[in-house]
Amino acid sequence: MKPYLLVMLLLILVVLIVLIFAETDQVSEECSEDIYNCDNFTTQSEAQIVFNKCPTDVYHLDNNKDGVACESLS
Ligand SMILES: [Ca+2]
Repeated sequence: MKPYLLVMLLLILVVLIVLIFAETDQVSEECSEDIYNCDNFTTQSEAQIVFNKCPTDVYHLDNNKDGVACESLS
């Protein structure tokens, strides 16, 4: 194997690792901060989509814990 090929492969590997970590960071950040309230949505289904992404309900969209986010919007 030629040396420059090895360098190219290493670069590709590094880029892939960075991309994987960036993706993971984004997901964990999304569900770790209380950045939404029911006021941020115009329909219940919009709120439900966001709630479904973070079922731990970090945004407190489902205060009565019935699995339905922001009943007040429906
Ligand atoms: Ca609810």
